[in-house]
Amino acid sequence: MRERLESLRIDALRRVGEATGVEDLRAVEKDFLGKEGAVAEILGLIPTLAPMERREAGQGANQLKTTLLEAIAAAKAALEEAEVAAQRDAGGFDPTLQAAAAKRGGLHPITQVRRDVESIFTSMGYEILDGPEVELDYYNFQALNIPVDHPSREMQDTFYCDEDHTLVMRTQTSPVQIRAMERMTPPFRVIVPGRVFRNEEQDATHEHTFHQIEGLVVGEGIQVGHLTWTLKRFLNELFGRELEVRLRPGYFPFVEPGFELDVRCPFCETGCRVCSGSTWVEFCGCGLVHPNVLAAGFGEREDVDHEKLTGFAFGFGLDRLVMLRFGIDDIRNLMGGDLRFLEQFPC
Ligand code: FA5
Repeated sequence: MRERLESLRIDALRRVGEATGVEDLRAVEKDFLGKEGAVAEILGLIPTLAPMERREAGQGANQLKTTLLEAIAAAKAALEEAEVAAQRDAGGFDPTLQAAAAKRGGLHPITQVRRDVESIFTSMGYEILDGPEVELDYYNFQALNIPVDHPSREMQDTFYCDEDHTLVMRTQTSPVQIRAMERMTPPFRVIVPGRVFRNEEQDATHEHTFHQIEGLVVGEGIQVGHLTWTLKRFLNELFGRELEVRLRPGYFPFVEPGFELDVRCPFCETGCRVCSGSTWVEFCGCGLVHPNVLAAGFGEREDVDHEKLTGFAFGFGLDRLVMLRFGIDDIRNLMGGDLRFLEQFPC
């Protein structure tokens, strides 16, 4: 058996050495290592051998297999290298040609604008906070001055997560206002970007899953002037020009007084499609934090006297801002997952 294995080894290595192409190597592999090859034949004979010889034959066959696989791999690499060298020498290879460009992914337009917003607010000293998307009813509604069964709950049709309605998919980023008050020490300024959910029919301007950015500033002596200055400054930075803003009365249970803030259309002077001819674009809900909300957020804390504090808060839709920025006319494109759409906003 030993002689037989040795003669196979010599034979196989000779054929590997003589191979002039990958095809020849495949043939050697088949003849020696294939299902019906020489090594398989030897392994098949083992049961017929004397017990003393079995072990030697098995080990020898396995060793031959390893030797051959290594020799074939080395010969293949050498042949491939020789082929490249031959192409190069024949003039078919130009080392100065640019390599094929690797396909790169990009940032989603929502991520692009979110990062711009974050960068403007952090430059104004704001911290960025996060909060849970599956939220307690307490944080999403009750602590925000929206008691159970209060009519203002009708403003946001909600996905409840359990039978007794203690858990909801958050309908707004405002619950993080309370979470911030529970653990941060005033004065502080935060923004909260995040995903929110509402049980809404989809259309060109409404999604069931969309994004908001909340802002909250708490301290002593905070008033409406701070709110309008901040949002005006932010919008000027975002659109790269001086823009007027205006406040209209608006109702949100967690602010008092509450406003809707509009911004002069960044795209026209006299009226266009974006502002529906009015030269004003609705931008966000905002107002001064309701005393009940300050009490809910800070009430348990011994280190904070919430009666001395005031604050302002605002919340705007990021998806609508992205639409405004890039001139997108249907919100459903944003989360539709169509790469042909997304590739139009490289970054
Ligand atoms: C709120 O959600 C308040 N939490 C905002 C707020 C925060 C007010 C702090 C006062 C103080 P509203 O429901 O209007 O408010 O939603 C805010 C923004 O989310 C809207 O202006 C809009 O841009 C966006 N939005 C609301 N519903 C949808 C929807 N279905 N699809 C896409 N964007 C939406």
